[in-house]
Amino acid sequence: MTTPTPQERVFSGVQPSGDLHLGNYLGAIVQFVELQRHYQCIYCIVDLHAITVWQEPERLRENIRATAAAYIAAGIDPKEQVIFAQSSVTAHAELAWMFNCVARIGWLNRMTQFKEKVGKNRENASVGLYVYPVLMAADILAYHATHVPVGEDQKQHLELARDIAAKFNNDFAGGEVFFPQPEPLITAEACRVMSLRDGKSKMSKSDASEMSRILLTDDAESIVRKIQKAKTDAHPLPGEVAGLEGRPEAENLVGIFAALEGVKREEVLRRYGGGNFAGFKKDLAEVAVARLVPMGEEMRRLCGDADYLDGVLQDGASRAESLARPILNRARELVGLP
Ligand code: AQP
Repeated sequence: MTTPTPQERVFSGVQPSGDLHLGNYLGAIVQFVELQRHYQCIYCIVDLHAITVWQEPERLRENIRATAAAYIAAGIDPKEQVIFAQSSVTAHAELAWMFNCVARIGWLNRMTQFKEKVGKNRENASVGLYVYPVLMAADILAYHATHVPVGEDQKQHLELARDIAAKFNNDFAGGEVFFPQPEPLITAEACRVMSLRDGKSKMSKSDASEMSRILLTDDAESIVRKIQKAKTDAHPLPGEVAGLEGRPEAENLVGIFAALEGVKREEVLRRYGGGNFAGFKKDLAEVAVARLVPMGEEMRRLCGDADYLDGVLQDGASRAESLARPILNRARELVGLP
């Protein structure tokens, strides 16, 4: 990674829409921790995104704190970086409204994630879910963020943010680059974690089966049980990565092992190729317990100290506000709002 200039700023977020799991950790939070060594980082708890789908209000409040606890327990420094809840900085919602008037319906109609999420139930989906990518553009552009760590599933939304920035600059800033074009940050280690019950669907907070995901707060016994019961196939592990083709469950477990140990999948298969799943799963469970249990304990300790977490969130919100306010004010001026 090259040394960034001081203007380079990372924005990313996690929805407080349920208990965080291994996918959120390996696919996002691990990168957040790494990026703080190279960039100024703004890590948001995107509660306005979470409510695009109904959330039980008391659980939502708890999940906001638990997400902050996960960030800190994973190693994000709340003093150096900005950790806050999206709804506490109104610039997100205000800018999103302006962007709703900039984005075109045709652009949103192309968003595949919306189509996948609502399926045949489109008429009953919230309007918020439909305009979710516009709010995401506001999240990023409210801070003039230059870099956004994204997984495959968010690439299209980042493209939309770039289109909105360009159209806003063109329509209101006389072509001046007021909103910079945010760049995707694809980190080599980013890993897509699949359900432990079905290697073809991603590990998700909303999967009906609790055995499909390892939670960041699971104790050692639950982690071991979930890994032991994880779906596999009848063949021994292959010696090479090409042999994982068409074996989604094996591929997933090998990927998780590699990501947790910070090694390549080739290395995992060099050790376990030709062997059965029982021995591999035993070692995987050990690696997972060693990595996750101390973090889960720290999360639980932090969640027991609501005052501390609320203090972190308030401090983060006031720092986020002071970064976003001048940008929002200038955007209002450019649009002609008083
Ligand atoms: N299974 C996954 N593998 C890798 N990365 C994942 N992420 C989520 N699931 C996986 C990444 O975690 C970050 C935060 O995700 P999110 O909470 O904003 O929303 P999501 O992607 O919709 O996550 P879930 O857990 O699947 O939630 P529900 O069930 O509520 O939809 C993102 O960077 C995401 O890529």
